[in-house]
Amino acid sequence: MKESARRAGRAPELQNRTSRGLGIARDISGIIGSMRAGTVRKLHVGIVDLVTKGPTRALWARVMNANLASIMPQVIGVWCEQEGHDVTLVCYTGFEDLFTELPEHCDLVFIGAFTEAALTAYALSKLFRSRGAITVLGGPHARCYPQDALQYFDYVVGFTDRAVIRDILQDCSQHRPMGIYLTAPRQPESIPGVRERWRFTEATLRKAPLVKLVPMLGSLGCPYSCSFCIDSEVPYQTFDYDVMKEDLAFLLQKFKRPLVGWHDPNFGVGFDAYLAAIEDAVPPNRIDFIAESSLSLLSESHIVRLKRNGFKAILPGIESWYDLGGKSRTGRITGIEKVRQVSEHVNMILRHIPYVQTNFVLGLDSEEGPEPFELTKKFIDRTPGAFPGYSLLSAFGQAAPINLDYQRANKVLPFPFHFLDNNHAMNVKPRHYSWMEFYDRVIDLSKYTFSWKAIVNRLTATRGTIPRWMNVVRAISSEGFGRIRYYTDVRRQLQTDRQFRRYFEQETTELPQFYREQIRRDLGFLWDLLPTGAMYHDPNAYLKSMADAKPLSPPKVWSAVSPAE
Ligand code: B12
Ligand code: SF4
Repeated sequence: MKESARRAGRAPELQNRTSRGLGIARDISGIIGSMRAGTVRKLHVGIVDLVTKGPTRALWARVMNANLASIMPQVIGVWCEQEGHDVTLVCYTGFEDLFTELPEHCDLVFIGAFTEAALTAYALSKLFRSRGAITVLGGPHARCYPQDALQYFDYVVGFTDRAVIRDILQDCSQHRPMGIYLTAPRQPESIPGVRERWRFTEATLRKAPLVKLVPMLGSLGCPYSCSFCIDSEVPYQTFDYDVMKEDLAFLLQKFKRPLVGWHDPNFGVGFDAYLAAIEDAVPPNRIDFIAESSLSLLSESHIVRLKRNGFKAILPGIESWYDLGGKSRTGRITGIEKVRQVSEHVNMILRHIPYVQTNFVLGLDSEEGPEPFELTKKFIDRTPGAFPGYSLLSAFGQAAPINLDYQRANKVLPFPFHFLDNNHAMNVKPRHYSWMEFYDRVIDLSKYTFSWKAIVNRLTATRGTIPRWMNVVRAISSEGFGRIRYYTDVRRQLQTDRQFRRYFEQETTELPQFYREQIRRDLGFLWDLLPTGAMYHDPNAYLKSMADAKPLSPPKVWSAVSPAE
């Protein structure tokens, strides 16, 4: 009972909900009583892992979507079963018929969603509620926009551990019109590994016809503090290496040559201990690995060791030529000097690891004029083998403290969640660019990056058939050519449609038809289920909720592990 009270509804930024939080604690004590008396019924639990915004028939989605599956929905499946309930989990890749895949009657439905899939999640919640279920939202959208999501779910959860899930299973009651916010005080200390999750992982991977990427997680949080990042204030921690070792050994029995995608926010912090655990469990180069890491962790000796252990793709974040030097080990060096240094570093990585994607954020406040974009072009010339991944600066609700600054300065636009995927809309007004200039520069950079000359250069500078063709396919599909078309469309509307421009200039909040139509098209049958008002949200909800409260995240506690160790 004490445990539940500690957890229930206590997000300080949602203090207006605290009284309900206390209410749930009371309810739970009653339920715990009835459980002890043996009267709690077995629940039919549905879990939906949304890895896409809506129905699709695209070939790329068929091949890849199941490989984007999240770990937590599977973890929750295991926890619910351990609590004695029946579980049906569906990873929604855009091809499934959700009406038939989930049992006709579910008592409780968990939905995991990124913000880009929030509208889909809201529509599904309405559908399941209409069939009598209680609904719970978790995942990045719940962590970033709890204030909005509470209108559509009975529970919205932040950090999630087994105790939070147990509380929900035990309470499992309607909280409407406004739901209850629950969060664990910190990230979970342990989660079920691959072996325990296997029933769910296997069913999801059956949907992936060619590449089968097994998601794994060895650590959470990050010792760096990149201002825009959701983990900038989450302390670094590792999970039990023995579980990880068992899981890797288990995968070697399941596949001839397993492929593992690490979901660690920053792989390789505490490098030696982490790699030693992998080396203990896996003979050299028997599993292929993919990981996101920062350049500061990728010295040549580390890279050689990663190569020896089968790492085939690395995704380091460069982010900007003027900012965030810590994570790329460039310190205070900026501009062309940073380009030179980073380019040499990435070329070194490419000599050992076949596939490298370098991530950039476009539109940061530190950027001005043509130079940031021109420097990225120079980087492309000097580093032809790397695939550049661009994200438009996005302030995801309460993901990072810097979002408060953007909201205070009234710089956050209310683009519907559907477009908040780092590409389809930039919801922060750029500090030093007009919108038209910004889009001109983004289009110019994209055309340069995905010109035939750059595509051929990338092809010849890359080793290995799969990496080569991955780069070509990504360039000519929706990611390369598709985005050039899309940005060009947005730029044209900015020029020709006054109402469209007024939306960008924050003179109106009326959503332009261009965006409305896309949502309708993308949601397909879910459009009719969209709750009233779901397309609109308050872009300053985080700031408002902070008016007399403390931040949600616990203060950052630096781990004993030094990042570059
Ligand atoms: C690994 C990762 C990926 C992987 C795996 C994605 C996946 N399906 O899990 C890949 C590379 C595929 C990916 C893709 C994308 N990603 Co990504 N990704 C991450 C990363 C680096 C780590 C997230 C993670 O798994 N952490 C480990 C888990 C255990 O911790 P957690 O996320 O904090 O989850 C906790 C709670 O939220 C909760 N929880 C999580 N899921 C669920 C589900 C339920 C049902 C419940 C109840 C609870 C719950 O429990 C966890 C424990 O407390 C984060 C950045 C970061 N530093 O966190 C970005 C991040 C999550 N990604 C982001 C984005 C935008 C994307 C893309 C849209 C990028 C793009 N344009 O393609 C796609 C979307 C893919 C999709 N729809 O599935 C944003 C999300 C912002 C938002 N609000 O939506 C983040 C935060 C990065 C950022 N830009 O700030 N990503
Ligand atoms: S290094 Fe990566 S995970 Fe760590 S705070 Fe920066 S962006 Fe986030």
